[in-house]
Amino acid sequence: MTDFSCEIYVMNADGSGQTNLTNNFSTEQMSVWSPDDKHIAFVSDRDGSPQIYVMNADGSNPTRLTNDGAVDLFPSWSPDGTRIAFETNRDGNSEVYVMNADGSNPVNLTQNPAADGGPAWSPRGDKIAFRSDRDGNGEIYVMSVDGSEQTRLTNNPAEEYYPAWSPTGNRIAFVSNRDGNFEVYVMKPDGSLQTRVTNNPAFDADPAWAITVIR
Ligand SMILES: [Ca+2]
Ligand SMILES: [Ca+2]
Ligand SMILES: [Ca+2]
Repeated sequence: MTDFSCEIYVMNADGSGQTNLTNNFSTEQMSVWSPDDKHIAFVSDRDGSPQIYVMNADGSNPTRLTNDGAVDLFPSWSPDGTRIAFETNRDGNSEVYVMNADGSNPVNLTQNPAADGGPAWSPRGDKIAFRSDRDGNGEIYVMSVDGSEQTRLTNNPAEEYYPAWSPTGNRIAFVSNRDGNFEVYVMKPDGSLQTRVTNNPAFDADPAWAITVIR
């Protein structure tokens, strides 16, 4: 029997030593290392709907952090490892929430009737980038970590998705179909200097790799 569900693997940088950390039949996705590399936050539907979990780096002690029966996605660690931002539709539409790394004290940061999600915590710890369609189509926004100062960075009739910070915090990568198909772009954190970094008829939708190219 072929296992069509997604699993989380770790491997060496050269691709060797692949180890399946989540050997079960639920969907495991969106895994992100904690800043100290000791834990991995991930999304799993092993208990029903997609929820946020955390486990040790060796796959031990998987712990469920969210418990709302809704869809919780896109965990993003604060750089000090104490908090996790994520997307949830527990209030009827998607919002960006932040919680403590043990799952306690979830707080709705965006509080907007539009679809808000895909948070990315800045390396300096002071900002969270996210995607929202509150102005009619998908755009990239940034806000302070308390939800104040929600500011639009892109302004384009195409769809923008998946903000990702460069390690220094000097750039935000994102995905847009503004040039006809999905490509990866980068911009400064104030939205200036929006530059395409892929040019390919295929579906390019992984800003994380582009960040490693441009830093
Ligand atoms: Ca919302
Ligand atoms: Ca747009
Ligand atoms: Ca493309």
